[in-house]
Amino acid sequence: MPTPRMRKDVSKLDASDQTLQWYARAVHDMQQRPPGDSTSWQYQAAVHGTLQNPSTFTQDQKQAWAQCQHATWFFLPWHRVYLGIFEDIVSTTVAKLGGPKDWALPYWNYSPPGARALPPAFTAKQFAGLPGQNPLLVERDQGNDGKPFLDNKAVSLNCLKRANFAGHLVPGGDSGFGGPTRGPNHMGDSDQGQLEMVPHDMIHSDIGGLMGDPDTAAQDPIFWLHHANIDRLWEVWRKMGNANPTDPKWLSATHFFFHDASGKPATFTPQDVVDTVNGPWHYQYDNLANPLGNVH
Ligand SMILES: [Cu+2]
Repeated sequence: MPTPRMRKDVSKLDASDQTLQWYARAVHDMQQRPPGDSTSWQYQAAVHGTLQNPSTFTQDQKQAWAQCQHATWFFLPWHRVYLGIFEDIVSTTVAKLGGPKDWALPYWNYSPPGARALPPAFTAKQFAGLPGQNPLLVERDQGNDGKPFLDNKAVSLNCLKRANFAGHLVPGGDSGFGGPTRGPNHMGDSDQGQLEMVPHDMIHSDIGGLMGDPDTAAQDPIFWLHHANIDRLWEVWRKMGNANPTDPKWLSATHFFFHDASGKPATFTPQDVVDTVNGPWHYQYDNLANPLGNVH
C-alpha cells in the first residue's frame, strides 16, 4: 500500500511550504480543460451542483452532475468520495506540472480563535507566479478583506457531543451527528445532521458568494479545504469512541456514481470509504485530537 497522504492544517503550514502555490497552479490548469473533461474545474464543480438546466444534460451528466448529498446520513460519505477524487485529480496535476508527488489537500480548521480569517493565499490578488488574477480569489460576501469574520457560533463544535451517527426524519427530532436515516437526497435545508448544520452550513453562508449556493459552492477553491475539515471532524468524532452505522442500508445498499481521477465511471458505497488509510484513497489527517478537551 502506498504511504498515506498527509492532509495538513492550512493555518500551520510553514512559511516555505508550497502546498497552496501548487494548489493554485493545479486549479489554473484544471480551469483550462474543456468542461466536458471530467477532470476539469467546471465539471468537478458541477458534480456537486450546477446552475445549468438539467434538461440540457448529456446522458453522462445526468448520472454524474448535481449529486451532492445533503440532509441525509449519506452527507459525509458522499463528500468523502468527492474529495478523494478531487484530491487525486489535483495531485496528478501538481505532479504533471513539476511539483511534489505527494500533494495532499490541506484543511481549514476555522474553530480556533486565531484561524477565523480566510488563509491569505485565498485573498491575494496575484499568487504563485500565475498570469492574471489569483484563481484562489473568487466572489465572496465576506473574508476577501483578509479579516477574521467567523463568530463563535459559526465554528462551534458541539456536534461532536452527539454519540449517534444516524438520526431520524422527525420534525424537531434528533438528526444525529451524521444526518437522518433516509435514502439519497440531493438538496434540502431541513433535517440535516448536527455537523452539517454547524459548522458546515454556517461557513458556507458566512462566506457567501459562490459558497452560499450548493449549485456554485464547489467553484470556490476554499470549498475543498472547508470540506476537508468537515471530513476530518468525522474522523475526530470516531476517534472519540463513536461508531459509524452498521446498517447495510447505510454501508452498502446505495451506490454513488462518479468518474475517478482517470475519467473512468466508478461507483462507491459508504463501506468503501469508512477507512481513510485503507480505502480507495490513502490519506490521514495531521491532527485528530478532541478539540472539546475532556468532556464528561
Ligand atoms: Cu459544503
